[in-house]
Amino acid sequence: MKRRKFIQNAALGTVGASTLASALVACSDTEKKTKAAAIDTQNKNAPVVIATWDVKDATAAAWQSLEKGNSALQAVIDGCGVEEANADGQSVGIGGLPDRDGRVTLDACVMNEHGDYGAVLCMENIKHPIAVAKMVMEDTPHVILAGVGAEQFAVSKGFKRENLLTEASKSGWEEWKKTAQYEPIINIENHDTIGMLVMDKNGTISGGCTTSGLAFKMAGRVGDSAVIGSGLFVDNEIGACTATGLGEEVLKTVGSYLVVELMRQGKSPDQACKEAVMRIVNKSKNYKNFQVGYIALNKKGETGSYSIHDGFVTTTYKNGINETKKPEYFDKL
Ligand code: SD4
Repeated sequence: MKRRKFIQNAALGTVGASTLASALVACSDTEKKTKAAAIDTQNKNAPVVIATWDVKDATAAAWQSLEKGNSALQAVIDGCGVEEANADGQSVGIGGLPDRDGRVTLDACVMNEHGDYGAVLCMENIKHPIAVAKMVMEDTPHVILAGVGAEQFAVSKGFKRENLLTEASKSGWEEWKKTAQYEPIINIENHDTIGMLVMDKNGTISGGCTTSGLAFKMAGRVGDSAVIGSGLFVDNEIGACTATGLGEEVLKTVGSYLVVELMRQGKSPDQACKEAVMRIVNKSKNYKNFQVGYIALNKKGETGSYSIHDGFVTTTYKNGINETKKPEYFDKL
């Protein structure tokens, strides 16, 4: 009797468990559908590409990459790669202005929708640091490779060593050496680092940032651009941010992470960028002498930006339109 009851109970238990299991499956299916619906309605603005400075060729390349069905991360690599390969641009990739010893050293990083991060710091002779950063993220047990190690890794991955110091950048450096006054000029020596944020049509966000850093910097100097949380931060649940300008100030305030956390608290991308800029302005008596600009993208596909001074521009590719905009800025005097 006892045994029968036990078997009955066990059978009931099994039925109960399987009913519960199917209820749970149904429930998680409904949850998945609700989530998918939420993503669809949330992302009526997707896809979207936003980048620092006037880089329409780069945003167009990222957009085309998305159109081919590539991931948001690949679109970042393709977009930033256009400017890195442009020898006339003097701030990223080939043609970048050198350090005070005449060496072009590059910093770049990427983050994907899973929060994975990869970076190269102070790397010479390889014109596509952003693509190398992606490989550091995907193909090594590490997140940052610096200097000679980064270069050797790039070569092992098939990248070609080349001289990145163009005639124009060399003569700029020689001119600078005549006075050798290190005074970064707002929007000029700080100009044209590409930070790019991409949301694909499913609302998935990735980002990247690539630079030759400050012109005529000290040898070995690394700025914010390749440092997670400073030059770039992506949280696919919330949004992403990237920075341009005087990296030392962005690093000290962990700027991009701050912007994403402010969006998490409900701020719009514009408001979050403004608050992060104000954090710098309020801490630094010297803000009149340097520029910092942020761009941000939230999970709804809304974009925003803010800078300390006039002169900063952003490029957005959205709804098939590729355009530059002048963001609001603090120092209107
Ligand atoms: C750096 N943030 O190395 C970079 C420079 C930059 O546009 O953004 N230039 O500090």
